[in-house]
Amino acid sequence: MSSGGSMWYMSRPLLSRPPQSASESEVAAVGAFVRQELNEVQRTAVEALEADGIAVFDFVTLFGEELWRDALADVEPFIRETEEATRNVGEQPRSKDELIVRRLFHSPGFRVDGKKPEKPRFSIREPWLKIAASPLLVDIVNSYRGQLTRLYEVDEWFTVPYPRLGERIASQQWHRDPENEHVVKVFVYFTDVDEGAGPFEYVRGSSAGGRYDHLRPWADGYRYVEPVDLDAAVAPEDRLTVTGPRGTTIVCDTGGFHRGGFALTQPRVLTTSTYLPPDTRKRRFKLEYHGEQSSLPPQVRFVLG
Ligand SMILES: O=C(O)CCC(=O)C(=O)O
Repeated sequence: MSSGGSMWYMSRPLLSRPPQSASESEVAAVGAFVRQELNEVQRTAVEALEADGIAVFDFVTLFGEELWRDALADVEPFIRETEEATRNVGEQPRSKDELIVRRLFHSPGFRVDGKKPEKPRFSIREPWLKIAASPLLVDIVNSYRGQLTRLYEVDEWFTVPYPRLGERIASQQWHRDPENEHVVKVFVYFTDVDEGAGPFEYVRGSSAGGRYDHLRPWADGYRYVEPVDLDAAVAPEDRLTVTGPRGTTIVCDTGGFHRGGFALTQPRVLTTSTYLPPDTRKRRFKLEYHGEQSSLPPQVRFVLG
């Protein structure tokens, strides 16, 4: 795994102006969000999120080539090993674990002493955390939400293709995520994703406050809708299927209806990160800061805090 020191990809040559940093005290006070100045890629993404609940762009246009190369080098062994390990899977997955191989969060299992399993500890030098906690990305998420946010989960998924996959299961079905009315997720494809690789799909305008928020409105707990009901309610132009080359990056309000991972012909590999409101205390991992915490930009310290 790459360990590229404490570079936080604050700027890149094509950016018009770097984002400003919120002051320490603003960040320390939960909810004291100050809108940051955004570059063009960020602004376009926030506008798309506000209009439709989803923004799609190419990774390199936001983060630059260097982080892309680091991330790719980091994920490639996982892709090779998982391809090898899943070469002879059966015709149908027996559970979601056989459908999505998770690199960072393996099934926690049970401990004989009855205690909760330890949370995994990630280094802030890992590429996926540099992506998930980059101020370039965090400022998009925070600007859309109009508040500071906290990173709840990061993971890398290898979705195993099953050519004879019949019924859609779990997140392959249309659903609203339960964590928050406006939970924001970011997905970065690390393989080319066509129709056969189980692309992410979204209903534009289905997040809370959007034109389809009446359709099985958000509530605590997963909200599923039958495809036939969704088809009847949603205009075809509001159905978005995100196919694209590796590097395709999706920022999405998954309180809106979405589904994905119905892979039939080829695997799909992506990183996923989840952002929740500032009062969120739960987090699915621990962090190794290497003594660099105080040098992180304030909104990064907050999102990781
Ligand atoms: O695998 C996908 O594309 C969908 C993921 C999803 O539904 C989720 O993370 O909530």
